[in-house]
Amino acid sequence: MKRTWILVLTLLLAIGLAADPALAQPKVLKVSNGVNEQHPSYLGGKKFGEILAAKLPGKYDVQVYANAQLGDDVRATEGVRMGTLEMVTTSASPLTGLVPEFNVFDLPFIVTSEKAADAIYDGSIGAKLGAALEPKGIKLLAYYENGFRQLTNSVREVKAPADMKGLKIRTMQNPIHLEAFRAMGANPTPMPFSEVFTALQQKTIDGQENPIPTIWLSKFYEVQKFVSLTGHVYGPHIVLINKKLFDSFPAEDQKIIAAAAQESAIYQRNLNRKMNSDFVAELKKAGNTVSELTPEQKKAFQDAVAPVYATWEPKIGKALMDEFKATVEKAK
Ligand code: TK8
Repeated sequence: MKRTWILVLTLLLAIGLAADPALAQPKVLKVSNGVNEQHPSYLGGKKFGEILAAKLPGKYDVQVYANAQLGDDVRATEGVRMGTLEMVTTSASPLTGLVPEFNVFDLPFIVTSEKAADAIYDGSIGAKLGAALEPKGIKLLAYYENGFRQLTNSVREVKAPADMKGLKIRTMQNPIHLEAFRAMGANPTPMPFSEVFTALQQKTIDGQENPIPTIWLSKFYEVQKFVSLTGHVYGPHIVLINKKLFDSFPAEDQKIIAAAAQESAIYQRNLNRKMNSDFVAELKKAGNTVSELTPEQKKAFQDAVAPVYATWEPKIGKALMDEFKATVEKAK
């Protein structure tokens, strides 16, 4: 009899403990990144985790992974959609298959300044694109920036589309990038980011294009000689979470998580912008030839890619493209 009572009491105690939220295990949120541990996007994820830990102690454990350890952009984004991975920070490319409007970010030369990018991200376009992902099972938490993409190669200085002739350039896995680089005269090859360094080193490709922080932090300068400040695309790094998981959190937590992500985005963009200017000098010191383009030289690249706009307008939608351009224009 006494034994039975002890058993009952122990059971009740165990149930009570399990139900006590203060003693529950924190919910692990793994965040996949293709870039390495020095990159602002990885550091932005860390910041997000710190803010969350301070606001909701013991409830969420944000674990940020680098170097595509959890998969490249395409695979990790698929994981977040399916619910096999909690979070990813990705370029826009893998999202274009789900919501074609995301192609708008990859139109060459559409974003002209960081201020314009902020106006897109934090304004109605950013919100609309985020909402369009929700029926696909993905919740967009924040826009980090990847930044202005610059061309690097190991063959020759590039200052005009004619200089690109025949260069084998790795692009992201997105048809717009392929078309744009073909239009500029190059020979583009799509490939996941994690394979780029080795491909450059083994010379299976001549060049690649990425923002300055990535070119420096991924040590591409060790296997590249020429950097052209083409700024042909301004890319976001988009922070995503599985929607079903997000919806399962208490409403109050959802608000705090969204605010923490946005706060980390402001930190991330500032850091990225600082690195963007600091690392040009480092690249020169490391022996790279960094070529700035005059407005006329830049115009030649813009003219070369003009046909891409015509092809993509029906797929992206004229209304969105017009709103995008107007937002950029107004932010100038
Ligand atoms: C990292 C990528 C990378 C992007 C690319 O996962 O693929 O070139 O610029 O930053 O998102």
